[in-house]
Amino acid sequence: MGLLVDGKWQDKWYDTDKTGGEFKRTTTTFRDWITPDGSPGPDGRKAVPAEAGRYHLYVSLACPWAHRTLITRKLKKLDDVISLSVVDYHMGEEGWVFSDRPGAIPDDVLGKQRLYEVYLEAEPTYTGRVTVPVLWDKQQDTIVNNESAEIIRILNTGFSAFADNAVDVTPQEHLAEIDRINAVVYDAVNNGVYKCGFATTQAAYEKPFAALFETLDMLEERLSGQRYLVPSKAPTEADWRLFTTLIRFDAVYYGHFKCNQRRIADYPAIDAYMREALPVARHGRDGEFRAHQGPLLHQPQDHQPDRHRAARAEARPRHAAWAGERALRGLRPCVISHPARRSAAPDGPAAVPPHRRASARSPAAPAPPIPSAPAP
Ligand SMILES: N[C@@H](CCC(=O)N[C@@H](CS)C(=O)NCC(=O)O)C(=O)O
Repeated sequence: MGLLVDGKWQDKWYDTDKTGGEFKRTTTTFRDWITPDGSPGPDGRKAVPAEAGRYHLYVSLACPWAHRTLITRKLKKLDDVISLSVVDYHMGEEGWVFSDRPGAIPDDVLGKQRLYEVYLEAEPTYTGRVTVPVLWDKQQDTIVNNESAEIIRILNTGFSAFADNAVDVTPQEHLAEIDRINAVVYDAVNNGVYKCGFATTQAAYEKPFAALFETLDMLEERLSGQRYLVPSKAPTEADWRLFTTLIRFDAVYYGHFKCNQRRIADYPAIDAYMREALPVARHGRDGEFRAHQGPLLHQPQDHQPDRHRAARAEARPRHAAWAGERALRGLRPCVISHPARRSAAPDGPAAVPPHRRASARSPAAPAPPIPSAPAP
């Protein structure tokens, strides 16, 4: 893992020395838009026109931010309109790289070996992190946008001449509420797990840890009363943005990022929402692994246990080294508390959440309010 500085690759971890041990996500820099006819995007943002075959998406299947863009591309039926590369699952000292290992799709647009070379093609003196997802313009040889929150809006609205317009993940009547929920979920959950995982002091870890579980508690209450995060007929962007973190939570964030007060499996309504309300969840809950193989994703099509076994074996020393470093710095995991294990609820931890019981099919009680948070 590293970054580019004036166009030169440097193999460096996140620097938390200047931030009191807190992980601070840097803002992404390529922020242009795609509109149906090339007219400016939101807030007059420079835009290029939607065209079939002109744009390419670079993703990692491990990445929750990239996962949102894959889901939206699939929901909008844009697979044949926007081509795709998937980086190798292993991020090493050269950052994301391309390979022909199972699950990866090489860079057949630019023929690069490393993702940072794609960034350099767009901007030879680029300084910053080299992240996925990246939306590439094959005509102008540049990155249109590398901010997942914006790429999903572009895919939802920019390609109306090619997309399935029956699907709209940001329906106008719910947009304000979607934006409000996104801000809360981004700060405390999507980015919250990273703030826990990449903190290098105890205090910097404990604060987002508390906010994460307070927010999950609040989402549990809300999802006990309604099917989706906003009272819509179908899942919206707010649901998909939460989903890509939920599906990785028990498998990855609970242990690896020490987000270990509760698992998603300990939240009956969130768990049911993840499993039932969203089609991809039907494939089980071994998180990252299945998420990558669900029907909303491009590939791989087949179960490939060997690939995952190899990836885990390869990752183990890194995880161990990381845990060792944490111990050296004197960090200890927050209290592990499993309410579901400590005292089983009257109808058991796997109980059907209230709104899914037969008796609750009549109009649901209004969902509890979600407090506002500053936009990311
Ligand atoms: N703000 C970006 C964040 C994307 C991001 O952090 N992606 C991670 C993978 S999950 C990445 O590529 N990290 C590489 C790095 O930070 O060096 C977005 O949402 O698109």
